Amino acid sequence: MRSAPTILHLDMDAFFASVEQASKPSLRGKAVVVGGLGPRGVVATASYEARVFGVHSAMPMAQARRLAPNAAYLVPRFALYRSISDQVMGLLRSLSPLVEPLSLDEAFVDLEAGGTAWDERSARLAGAKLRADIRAATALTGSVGLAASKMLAKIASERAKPDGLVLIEPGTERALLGPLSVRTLPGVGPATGDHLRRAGIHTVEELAEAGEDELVRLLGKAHGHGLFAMALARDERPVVAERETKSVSVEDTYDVDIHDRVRVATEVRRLAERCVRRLRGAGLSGRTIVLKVRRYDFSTLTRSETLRGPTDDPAVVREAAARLLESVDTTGGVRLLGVGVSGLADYTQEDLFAQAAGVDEEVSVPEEPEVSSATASRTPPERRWPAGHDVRHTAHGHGWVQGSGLGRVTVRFETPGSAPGRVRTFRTDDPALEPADPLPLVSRGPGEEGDARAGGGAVAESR
Ligand code: DCP
Ligand code: MG
Repeated sequence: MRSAPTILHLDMDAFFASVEQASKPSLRGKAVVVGGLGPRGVVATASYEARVFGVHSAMPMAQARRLAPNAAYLVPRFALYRSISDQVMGLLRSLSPLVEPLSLDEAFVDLEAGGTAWDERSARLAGAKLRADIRAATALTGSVGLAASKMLAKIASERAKPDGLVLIEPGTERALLGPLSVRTLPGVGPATGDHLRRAGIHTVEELAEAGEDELVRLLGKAHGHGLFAMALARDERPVVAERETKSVSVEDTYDVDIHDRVRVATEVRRLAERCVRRLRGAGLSGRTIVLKVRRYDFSTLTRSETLRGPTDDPAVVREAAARLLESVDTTGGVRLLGVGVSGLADYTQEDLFAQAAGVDEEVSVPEEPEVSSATASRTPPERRWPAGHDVRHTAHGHGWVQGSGLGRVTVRFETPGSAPGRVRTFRTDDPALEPADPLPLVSRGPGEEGDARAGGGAVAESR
């Protein structure tokens, strides 16, 4: 393991909610909840002001409304979040070629590989500058963790939240990890956590004390071995820019997110079998089993397990995939699952890709999420005005939908660069009102903002 804290982990603060606050001046400093507003909707995230009331990610929306009845409730705008994410990831790539995004708002960066930092002082400076640059470019705050390994860097950014920077000095890792819950470690999801708790293991220190043999007995060879190393703060995982390896893989995207854990397990089993059929069809075997899970928020996880020798046995692949699934938290729902086998014999790989190309509908990954409530390109028979979405009024300029119902839509006219704006109500079929694209959160020059102004023509008006 390296000796300097030059692995950086960035995680944006209350990401979706912060974007909404940056875009809507009247919501800054207020409780904001972003998520599905339908009867079965869940919270995607809540602003720190809303978290005070106990609202958090993955909570049913109805419960959030009971806890924080006065919060602003908005539907997610994924395209906007993705564009902000691209800006942030661009800043990270200016620090190092080794950037490993984990989700829209989270990534590891190897500062040493980029020549940006080589010791504690330079790492701290790079982290502080990054936070300032993110704020200047996006008006948002992100928290930074710095450490000598990925695991510790991520724990550090968690401790830095919100709007902070924490550096873990090399040599202090074990003392810091010891009292923490086993759930802090990567790969310990609810299932493994329960399993360990039943064995009387709650903290990382207890995990280390249990010893490697005991952990292998409890969790299987790969998982037990890996977890024991983590408990000793030994984490050699490199930051990898390219996660793609040459493999045979199959995946499925689900129209409706799967929440049921049993159903997830069934799907993984099915995919493992399909993957092996393809593997065998190509006359191949492989050593590494890979499980891919894309969650409701489009964060994508891959987990892998490397066997002692190559296999094309469906039972072996099925069981490995099931073990890998154990270490993944699927609360909140799953939109894509995949199972792959890599570590293939080189001499047949080319044949394999020729074959895989014939069935690419199964391996294609949709890049753009479908947001049912945000399809501005299709005009539904009756115009819908999703809460939080941007609109433009011929007389009043740019605003956003605060609410709608009973043939009325309420719009607050303000822009990222304006003062908090006023609310006006229109008929939902008012021809002067049009859906609009979001404005940049940071204005890049005159003329790009500030067209929210007062004027007449509204059906009703309130403050
Ligand atoms: N997200 C989601 N559903 C969840 C968790 C997250 O839709 N159960 C989305 C919304 C979040 C974004 O992913 O804004 C990033 O997730 P984080 O876990 O990083 O949470 P936040 O950035 O919102 O808050 P923080 O990181 O400050 O705790
Ligand atoms: Mg975050």
